[in-house]
This record gives sequence, C-alpha cells and structure tokens, in this order.
Amino acid sequence: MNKIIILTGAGVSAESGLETFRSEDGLWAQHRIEDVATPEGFMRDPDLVLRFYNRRRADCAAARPNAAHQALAALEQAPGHDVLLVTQNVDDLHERAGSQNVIHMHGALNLAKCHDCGHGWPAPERMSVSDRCARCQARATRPDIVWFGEMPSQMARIEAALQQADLFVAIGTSGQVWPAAGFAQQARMCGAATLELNIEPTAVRGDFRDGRYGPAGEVVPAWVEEVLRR
Ligand code: BV8
Repeated sequence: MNKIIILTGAGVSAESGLETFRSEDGLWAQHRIEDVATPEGFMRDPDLVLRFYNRRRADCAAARPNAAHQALAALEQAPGHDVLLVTQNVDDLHERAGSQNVIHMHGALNLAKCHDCGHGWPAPERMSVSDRCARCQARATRPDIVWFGEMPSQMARIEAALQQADLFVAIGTSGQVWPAAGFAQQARMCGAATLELNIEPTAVRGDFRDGRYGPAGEVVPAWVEEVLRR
C-alpha cells in the first residue's frame, strides 16, 4: 500500500478564486495578521475578526472546487494508495470535491466554537459578537480556526503519518508557517520521497527531492494521472 501524505495551502484554491495570503494583493497585504489571525486580535476587536471570516466564508460558499481538488479526491479513491490530505486551508473545497480523509490543521470556516466552554457547532453564514454559545449561552463564540500562537489540530496524527509515509507532497503552500513548514524535512528524515507542486519554486524548494511547477489546476491532475498509471 503506497502511503501518500499531501499538504495543501492556499495555492490549491487560488484557481477557485480564493485569495492566497502572501501574494502582493493577498490577505496579509489587506489585513495585519495580528489584528485578524491571533487570539489577542480577537480579544481586542472581535467584530473586526468575525467580519474578516464572514467575508471569507461568503467567498468560499461562492467558490467551486477546481481540477486540483478533484484530482486529489480521485487519488484517494484509487486502490493501492493510502492518501492522507492535511490542509492548512480553512475552506471546504477538498470535501466538496469528494476528499474524505482530510485534516484541517488550521481549522475550518464552516465550524464555530465557544471561547468559554469549547463547545463546537456548524458556523452560521455570518457570525456576530451577539451570538451566544449553543451550550453555555456565553457571548464568546469564535470561528473554529487556529490562529498564530495556537496549537494546530491533530498534530499527533499528522506526526505519526509523516513517519510512515512513502511520499510527502506539498501543493500550493509557500512553506512559511510552522509547524507545517517542517513536515517535508520530517518526512524525508523518515525515508519518504518528497515532491513540491506549486506555481513556481518556493523558498523551501530545497526541502524537496522533486518539484513540478505550474498552476495547480494543471500540475496536480497531470501528477495524479501519472501516479494512477503506475
Ligand atoms: C504554533 C489562520 C505553537 C486561518 C493561519 C517556528 C519558527 C518560526 C515561527 C514559528 C515557529 N513555530 C511557531 C511559530 C509561529 C507561527 C509561524 O509559523 N509564524 C511564521 C509566519 C513565522 N506559527 C504558529 O503560530 C502556529 N502555532 O506553532 O503554536 C504552540 C505550541 C504549543 C502550544 C500552543 C501553541 C499556528 C499557525 C497557524 C496560523 N493560522 N491561518 C486562516 O485565516 O486561514 S496561517 C495561514 O498561513 C493560513 O492557514 C495558510 O494556510 C497558512 C500558510 O499559508 P499558505 O497556505 O502557504 O499560503 P501562502 O499565500 O503563503 O502561499 C500560497 C502558495 O501558493 C505560494 O507558494 C504561491 O506561489 C502558490 N500559488 C499561488 N497560486 C497558485 C499557487 N500554486 C499553484 N497554483 C496556483 N494557481
């Protein structure tokens, strides 16, 4: 059984019309990270943060999975391949393309949780500061998103999978955010082959044995077709 771990970032959803973070006009050019993607920013101005995620939730609902999402879902269904898809993305385009074995290590736009009691529920289209927790009624609801300084989700499961992987593939990520940025080296130390699929070589290209470059909507289906032909 060929064990493949795939790590995706914002670049895999770019051709679906969702903004990436670190391009010139990207999300981090429009908003200060410390204002909209940290717990401190949320405590300072929860309304600003909820509006930031409401807009991204609306953009996500209007987006459609692209050929890269669809190819990754097809790979997961193919016999002989054990595929774990770890995404840094908070959109649900992988699931809407049919992927099932998905870990959202930075959380998900379509989930909400209570800052006080930790209860979680499906996020409404628009979250507001006056929303109450569905369980403890506290006015402490937040998007179930992993902000900077918070522990990414399911790290033990990811680390265990990296040790067993035959192949680690990073798709559409600049490799700037830890601990995801360290996954390629971890996998390689455990004997996995490593492949970067991106529109252009990233600053962490040296962490990978192989690299293929071009829009994810072209490069990912071509790579999946090759794997399925083997
Ligand atoms: C933690 C919220 C510890 C959700 C995000 C070690 C060293 C240095 C710093 C740190 C370190 N350890 C921890 C840190 C701090 C920090 C960090 O990494 N800072 C960096 C910036 C220096 N990390 C953390 O705080 C993490 N937490 O480590 O906690 C801990 C330990 C114990 C107990 C408690 C805590 C938490 C990180 C998660 C932060 N949340 N987002 C949201 O709003 O979306 S991060 C944010 O960046 C998104 O999640 C995003 O997914 C992620 C990564 O960005 P990318 O996806 O790579 O997007 P980017 O725009 O950068 O790149 C896009 C790529 O696509 C480019 O390469 C581009 O060329 C390519 N592309 C574009 N178009 C296409 C394309 N490719 C193909 N086709 C195309 N069409």
